[in-house]
Amino acid sequence: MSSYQPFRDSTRHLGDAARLSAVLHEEGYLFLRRLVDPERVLTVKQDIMRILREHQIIEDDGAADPMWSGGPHPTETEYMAFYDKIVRLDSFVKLAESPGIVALMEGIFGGAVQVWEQRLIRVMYPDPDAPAPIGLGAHQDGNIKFGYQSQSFNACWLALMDIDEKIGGLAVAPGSHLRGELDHGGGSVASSAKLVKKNEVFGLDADTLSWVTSDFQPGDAVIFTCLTVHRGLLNRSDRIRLSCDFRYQRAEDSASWLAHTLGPDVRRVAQQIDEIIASRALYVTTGASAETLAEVRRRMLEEKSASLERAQELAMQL
Ligand SMILES: O=C(O)CCC(=O)C(=O)O
Repeated sequence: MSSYQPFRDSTRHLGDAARLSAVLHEEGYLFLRRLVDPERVLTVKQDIMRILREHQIIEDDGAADPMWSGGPHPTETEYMAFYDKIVRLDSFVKLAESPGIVALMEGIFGGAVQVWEQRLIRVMYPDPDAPAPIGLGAHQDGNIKFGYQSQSFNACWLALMDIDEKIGGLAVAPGSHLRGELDHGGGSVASSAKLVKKNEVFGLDADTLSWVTSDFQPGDAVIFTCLTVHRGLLNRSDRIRLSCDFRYQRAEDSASWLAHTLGPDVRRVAQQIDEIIASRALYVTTGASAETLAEVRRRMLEEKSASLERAQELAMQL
């Protein structure tokens, strides 16, 4: 079992780009209280809760937080229906472009930045018995299996509500970015719960790393590099956790299609690829090993190709 130390808090250095860059370089992350105005975050939270109510994911109970009333988790169809709406919310889109985040990223990168369109919302239901939230354990976002193809990007993970230890926020392994790209072993991360085998967790062995975390208030942020190992923590509370993560890179650097595509659309393509990778037809026609299949999946994600023919071609080449 991992134990957690508190984050190093860099809030007092806000506005001092050189100092923040130095801490990011040293620790691989920055923890910043109220990086975004809590009022602005509250508006986004309310907009998201309205959508969750409209889709009957939460009850219309007048509570300030999205309470979990038990029962099954949303199906994939239900999830995609509200995910599609949330990522198009004007308040959510603008949140990724908050002046506080953009100015910070510009200071760190030393110039203009582009905000990825793949803005991720985390709607994390209580799932106390899961081995890791959404089957995703400790990982680096720059891991080749995610197919982003950008060598240098930073993430901003933002709390949209009060998040305590029970609700479970984000933990970071300080200094882990200095170890370069780590081999995440095993299969590729699947794109939907349906495809995650029970108790299967994608990622690094969390017990071999040391961890820092905190409780969070709306607007508190963790900035981390694409090589910093991090992981979401399990939700053992009575409510849904709402947080988001946005990604940023130098304006002049190129990035893959994934960076310029809305989260639900990326998920749809990844699901089509996962169906092909898991298909009997691919196995029977190529006899590809699990290792080859993982590489085929990565290449298809990179190319945005989702046909059985292309998978067969790649499997035979590898
Ligand atoms: O919020 C979470 O649970 C996970 C976040 C994460 O892994 C990420 O930002 O890449």
